[in-house]
Amino acid sequence: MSFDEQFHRSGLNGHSAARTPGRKLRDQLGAGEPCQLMGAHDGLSARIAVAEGFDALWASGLCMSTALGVRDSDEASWTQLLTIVETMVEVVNAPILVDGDTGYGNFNTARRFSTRAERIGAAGISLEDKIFPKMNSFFGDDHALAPESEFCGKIKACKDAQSDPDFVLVARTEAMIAGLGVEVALERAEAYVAAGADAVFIHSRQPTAEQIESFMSSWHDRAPVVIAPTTYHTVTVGDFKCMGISGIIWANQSMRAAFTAMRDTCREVKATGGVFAVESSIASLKEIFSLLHYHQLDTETAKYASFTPTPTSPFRTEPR
Ligand code: SPV
Ligand code: MG
Repeated sequence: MSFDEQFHRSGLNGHSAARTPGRKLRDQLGAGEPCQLMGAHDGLSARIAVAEGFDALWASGLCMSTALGVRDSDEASWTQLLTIVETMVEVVNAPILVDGDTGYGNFNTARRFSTRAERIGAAGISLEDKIFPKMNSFFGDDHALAPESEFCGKIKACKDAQSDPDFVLVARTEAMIAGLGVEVALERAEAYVAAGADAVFIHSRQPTAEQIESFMSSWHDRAPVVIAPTTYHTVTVGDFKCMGISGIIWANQSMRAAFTAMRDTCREVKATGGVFAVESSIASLKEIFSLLHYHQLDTETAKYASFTPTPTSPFRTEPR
């Protein structure tokens, strides 16, 4: 069997035997139950989310930037962010939807980003219709939208360039963040689907889900709809299912929880001059070793640290 045949039979190219990440995400978005994408910002947060039962992840621009210690205003480069996504892809099997912000410029930079995200094993990207450099949707009021036709061009360029037809492009409209209302969100979302988007992400920062409900009542299932209930946080998955939502992104709760835990631990150690007070409330090393399968490495060390093959050559009579 040639190397090529072996490669394809083994599914190592990611396309022959197994479902691609894009296919997995599509299946989840079309499953009837809303797909819940837990926000992740590094390999550890990705592993914890999957270990706790989440089948899909959101590689959050806000959270990855925060973990890098910089602002969510395109201060981190897209290559920096995709390097983080790559570490997540390596450690979990769940499909990852990558926050691609505005695509970092024009159709060409968006296409470069999309192509690279697909190549490293992401399931899809989300692009938003703001202007580069964008600002996080929850900060301030400067959220001007890019011209609709320019954003449609970005969508088309990315869709035309993908290798896996199942790689998912989510088009996110910030119309409601920009204060333009549900009508504009509907009009833009429809244009983005016509340009080739596989799903739309409708973002709202209202304290209730009123805008989302209003959008859904006029959308009539034109394409799957994804949301991030950060400010309307009292609404349940069941409620979103009734509205017809396909994907729920828990965008930043995991990172915010980590922030609180790290800050409080630092405060406590500084205040008490020791670690006694925090010991019982922080993860044990045993738990960390378990999540990261340290014991598996023990087993593998026994198997691989030294290996004496059965001699097949007539020239060697004694093992070394
Ligand atoms: C992110 O997680 O980076 C997002 C979602 O884009 S939000 O911060 O809610 O705008
Ligand atoms: Mg973002």
